[in-house]
Amino acid sequence: MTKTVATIITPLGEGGIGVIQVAGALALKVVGEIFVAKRFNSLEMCVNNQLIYGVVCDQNNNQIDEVIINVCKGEGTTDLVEINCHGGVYVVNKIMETLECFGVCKVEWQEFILNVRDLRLNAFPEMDLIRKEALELLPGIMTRLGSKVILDQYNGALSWRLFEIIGKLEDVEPALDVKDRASGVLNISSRMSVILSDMKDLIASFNFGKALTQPENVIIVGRPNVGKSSLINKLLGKDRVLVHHEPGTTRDPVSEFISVEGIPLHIIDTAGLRDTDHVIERKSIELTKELMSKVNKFILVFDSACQIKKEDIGIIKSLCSGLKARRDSDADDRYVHLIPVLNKSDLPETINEYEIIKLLEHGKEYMRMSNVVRLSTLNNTGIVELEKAMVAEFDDFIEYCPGMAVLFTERQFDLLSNAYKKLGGLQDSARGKIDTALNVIEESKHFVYNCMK
Ligand SMILES: Nc1nc2c(ncn2[C@@H]2O[C@H](COP(=O)(O)OP(=O)(O)OP(=O)(O)O)[C@@H](O)[C@H]2O)c(=O)[nH]1
Ligand SMILES: [Mg+2]
Repeated sequence: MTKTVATIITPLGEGGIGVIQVAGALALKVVGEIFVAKRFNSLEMCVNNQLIYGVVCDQNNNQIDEVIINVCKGEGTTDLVEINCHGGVYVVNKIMETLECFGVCKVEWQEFILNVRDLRLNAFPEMDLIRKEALELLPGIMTRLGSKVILDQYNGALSWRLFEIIGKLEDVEPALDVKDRASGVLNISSRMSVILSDMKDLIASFNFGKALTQPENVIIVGRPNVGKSSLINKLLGKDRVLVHHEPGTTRDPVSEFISVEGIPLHIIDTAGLRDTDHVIERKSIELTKELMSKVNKFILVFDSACQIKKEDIGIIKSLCSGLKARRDSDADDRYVHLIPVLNKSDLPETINEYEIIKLLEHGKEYMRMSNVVRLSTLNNTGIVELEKAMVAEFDDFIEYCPGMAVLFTERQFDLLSNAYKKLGGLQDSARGKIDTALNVIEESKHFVYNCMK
């Protein structure tokens, strides 16, 4: 990297603190030009990760803001300086403008991260693995909510929570009282319940973290002409897919990216399922069935203005038997989420909702079913309700509070689940031998610690 680049890594105007990072050969020199600290002479002289309080001034020497500077010297000629200032739009932009006056090139944070990723990884061999994982994932994150959450983990939210858990585990032994020691057994349950509940909350956050980093597929299925393509067009907010009153209009599955309340999803429109002699349509239906065997979220569409037809019944039956086969065949214990949709609710309703629910009950062991959503793609009603149903499992997280710890990789999830299982076992046997109990606590601590190593 030859040029010196800077980016604003916090959302503009959204938080109390704004963070600007500057990287490159001239990073220390340029920030040194605009930064004034009372007991400090040169940024070049400071040590890595030293926090330095001072003010930044513009090119005319007018003070812009009080700041805290964090310097990370890279190998060779590339350094990284972090300027933590107040979060207002004016202050952050003014500091950035001043940096530009001194020859720094402003870039978007995605580009910045790509530019400096290797530099950062080399510059911080001691940087914990969670931060490295966040840094690797950040450029590929598809929604604003996702960026905020992963940026918070990069800034240490998850590592702090894990350190807190380790701290609580380390407190168990010193807190043992004389009675515990004299009896040789340890009544562990009361001490453990708090730690276990902390871990359980974190483990529960993984679904959310995973949804943000690996967008799930949502498939829209149903017999021909029920309005599947009209629905995907509504969800996308544009006429992406051809809609026609002729059944069998859609052939190739069409996949598009959408963000529903900040959760990224790939939504797939499919060919209407029915028996047909038409070769191309048969091929499309095979493709749809293949997709159905892999996807975990279904929007199953019916035409509310028609009585249930044999094709509808056929789809429900093949869906339920497909889910059973998935569960029986391999270690596929992922749960499936199904949202039944009655479209064309602008017309008088003829379909019997209870008949549908009764048929779907055959698959209830293998899926979580939302309440039936009535909508009309023609009148644009019920779409919001459908969107809410699509991301209902993340209700506790969508109102994301900044700084919340979230697990976001399988590796973190596996390690913490292992730690939880070990400690949970201890909880079950309530009064364990002190030595055994302390060994188990030590092992669990290692699992938690390894999340960061
Ligand atoms: N009255 C009414 N008609 C609708 C509604 N949604 C779709 N339609 C009509 O239903 C017909 C079929 O719509 P599509 O979206 O092409 O249906 P599809 O399920 O994709 O059909 P295939 O691709 O053939 O499987 C079209 O004539 C649409 O205009 C609705 O909410 N109300
Ligand atoms: Mg269609």
